[in-house]
Amino acid sequence: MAYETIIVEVEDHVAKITLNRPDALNALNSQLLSELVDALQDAQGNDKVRCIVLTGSEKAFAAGADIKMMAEKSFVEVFSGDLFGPEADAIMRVRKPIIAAVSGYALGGGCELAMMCDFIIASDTAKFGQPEINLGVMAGLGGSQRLTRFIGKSKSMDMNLTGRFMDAEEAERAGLVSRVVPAKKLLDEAMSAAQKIAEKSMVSVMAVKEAVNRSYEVPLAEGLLFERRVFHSLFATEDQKEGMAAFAEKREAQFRDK
Ligand code: CO8
Repeated sequence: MAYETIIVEVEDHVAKITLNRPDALNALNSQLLSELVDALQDAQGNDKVRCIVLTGSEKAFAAGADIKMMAEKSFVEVFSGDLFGPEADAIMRVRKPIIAAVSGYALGGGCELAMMCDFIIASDTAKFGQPEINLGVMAGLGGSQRLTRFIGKSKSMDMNLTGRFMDAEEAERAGLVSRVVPAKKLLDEAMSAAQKIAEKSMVSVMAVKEAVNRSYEVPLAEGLLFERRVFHSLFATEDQKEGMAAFAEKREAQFRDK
């Protein structure tokens, strides 16, 4: 598929997907989301890809869902067509890790898209927000749900009710992002984190992703049991034997995803 709203580059086992609607600050419309889902599914099916980095421009990761596209839609259109629902579900089904590298605005659907990724590395210029309240609506892709679990009720209410933006420093303090780096170093940092992940056994990488995500879905006792059973099951892999033997032999492990 030839893409018009994203750019995909594969380098050293990492697929870098760049949102590319500069005239609209990467606002998410149906075309962009459908191209993004296609590229993610492609990366999922490509054996050469072991980790994915999703990024935008220096000015904007994404300034939200495309307001101009949504403005005239009716309730029946968005409800019956399940606006953005299938795309969000498809993004959440990707089993390879996705790192969001966020610079500039990550607002509304942009903040929500970043939160759908597995972790967020932010540049010191990043600004996060759920300003949908200013448009007479509210968050619709996780801003009232994921954000609340990530940063707690008080800050989430503050963001969703006032529509204020959170800078990178506050976002790191609140636990929304994993690291903050100078804008110029953002992509290097995200790519090197992705390459580090790419060196691991894909079996344990995908198991970690599943287990951490499970912690948001089930009670603690269920989650702990799930984690322990997955840990046990990894002893069926050759990579577990290799990883532990390499440690004892004081050498680098050579994982084969088996
Ligand atoms: N949609 C469409 N176009 C946009 C958007 C957007 N979200 N954001 C920016 N643009 C466009 C502007 O209209 C402008 O285009 P033009 O030059 O043709 O007028 C261009 O991008 C540049 O923007 P600005 O001139 O406004 O740039 P500034 O630097 O002055 O301001 C801001 C940057 C502060 C980011 C400002 O553009 C802004 O406030 N944007 C809107 C932010 C927003 O409200 N986001 C939430 C959108 S709603 C949403 O995301 C809902 C998601 C849930 C969907 C759920 C479905 C189930």
